[in-house]
Amino acid sequence: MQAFLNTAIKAARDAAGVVMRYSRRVHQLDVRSKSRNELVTQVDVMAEELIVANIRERYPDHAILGEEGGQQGHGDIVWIIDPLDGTTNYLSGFPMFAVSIGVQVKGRMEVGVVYDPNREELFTALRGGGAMLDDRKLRMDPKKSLEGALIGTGFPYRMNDKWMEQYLNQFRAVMQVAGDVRRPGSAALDLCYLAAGRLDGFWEFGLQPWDIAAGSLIVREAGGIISSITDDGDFMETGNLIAGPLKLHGELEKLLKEHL
Ligand code: 2AM
Ligand code: CA
Repeated sequence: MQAFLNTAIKAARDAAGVVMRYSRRVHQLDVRSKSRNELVTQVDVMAEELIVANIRERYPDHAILGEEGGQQGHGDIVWIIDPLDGTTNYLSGFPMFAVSIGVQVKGRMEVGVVYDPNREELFTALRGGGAMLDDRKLRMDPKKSLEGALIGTGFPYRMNDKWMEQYLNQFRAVMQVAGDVRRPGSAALDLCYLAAGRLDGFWEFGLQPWDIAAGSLIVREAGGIISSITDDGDFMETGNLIAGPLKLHGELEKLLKEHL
């Protein structure tokens, strides 16, 4: 698995190079112009192609699930990639976006890499080997409580507003108990911030596998719990996530489920 991790790190850094090379050009283009969206789409595609090339060079038989390329190939080993998580931020020059690469073997996450090119922070995890931020081991506090905590979230998208009413009620309930709430805009990075103790808990509806594959392993390896808010599958299937250290996860889960 260490070899997979090394490949994922190299691929993430390569993709981040493309992302950063275009970042100023993207948000300085005319706000109304359609070409901004097109440029971001091109950056997404180029960055993903670079990641895929890195994987294919060493592991031509592995399957790949990418935000841009979809599912390519089948087999026990699947690389799950988001070349640019936080595209809305990227488009606005709001420096909160990341490259996310996870490796799943027989349905289980084994390797996770999230790279933040703005702060040059590398979050990594190997299943059973712990989670790291650069060379620092990450450990969440299992005794942390929801009261006074800083909770991360993401808003339900308009295209997926079936949870909007429940979400707004949950939001009110969390605001009343927690210390404060943040909505940074990159689910992959939000999960890493949770693992690093910069957030104490997190919830969001409607996420995709590539948003959460790497980050979920990083949270778990830092000692956190992740589960689905809804009862229709595990969190990778539903994309509806509650995450946090043991005690806080239980408290947040209870509160959120009261408003489903
Ligand atoms: P993206 O930037 O790669 O699209 C923030 O709430 C998270 O939601 C981000 O990880 C973002 O990933 C994702 N996201 C953005 N637009 C979305 C949409 N229309 N539907 C679902 N998820 C989306
Ligand atoms: Ca994403």
